[in-house]
Amino acid sequence: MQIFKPVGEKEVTRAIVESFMRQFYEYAQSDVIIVGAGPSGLMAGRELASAGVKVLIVERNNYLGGGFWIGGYLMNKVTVREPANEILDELGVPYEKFSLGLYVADGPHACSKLIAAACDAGVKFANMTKVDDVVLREDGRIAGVVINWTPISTLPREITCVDPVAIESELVIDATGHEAEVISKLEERGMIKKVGTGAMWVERSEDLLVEHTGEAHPGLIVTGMAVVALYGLPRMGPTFGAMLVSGKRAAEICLQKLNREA
Ligand code: 48F
Repeated sequence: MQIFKPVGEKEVTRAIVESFMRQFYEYAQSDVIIVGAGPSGLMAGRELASAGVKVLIVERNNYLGGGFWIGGYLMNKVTVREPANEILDELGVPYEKFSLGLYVADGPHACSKLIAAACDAGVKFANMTKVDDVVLREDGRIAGVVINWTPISTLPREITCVDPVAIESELVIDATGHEAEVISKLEERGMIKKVGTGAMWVERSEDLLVEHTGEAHPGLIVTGMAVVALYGLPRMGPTFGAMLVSGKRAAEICLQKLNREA
């Protein structure tokens, strides 16, 4: 019995190499590079790509989704506060009302729907790829990021003396969560000051996070928990509405800066 077409190993290899190279070549110049594929980065990417923007998300892990898979305390449930349930509706994520204004959904379902929505909108991904640094121009503006394969940074220096490569974009979004890694690269150069994440206070944190989402440095938009780390806002724990709304807000700001309509 022969079910599958007779295609050999070298064809499989060529298909992967050719397709990867074509995409990498094309996205070496993107409109927007998003660093981090957690809920805020995925949401921003989905919104931007839906508006026709060329978006590359760089993610250091093999898997996409950041902290959106497992919610709080490894219990696989994620919560959102009203009105973020409307975004779950938009993504087709089922959820239950727990109490007035508070909704609960399955992490894997919510996360996989968000990843699929980003892919459907046209977002491309470079996963297992770590942003090591930023590209800066004379005026201090960010013009791209420096990347390397994630395993390179985990191996001993003597066997991994591998130079990174750089990719360019009109705008970069820092969506790296608590670590605010892109911001940290500017802080190392004395260009910005990261205050650090404040203590938990859910009723204040989500509004403040969305309010502070925006351009933190010329060419750099900050979203999600990176906003909290940058401005010293209170954290919010396993509730994700602000990540989704902040991602949308970051996309709106990028569209204005790129002079494009949503
Ligand atoms: O941490 P993460 O999910 O960030 P977020 O979108 O959402 C935060 C929530 O998950 C949760 C919370 C909400 O209540 O507190 O923590 O702000 O996703 C950040 C992603 O960025 C990747 C990291 O692996 C994760 O998937 N990342 C971090 N640093 C780098 C990076 C880097 N240098 N290069 C590439 N990816």
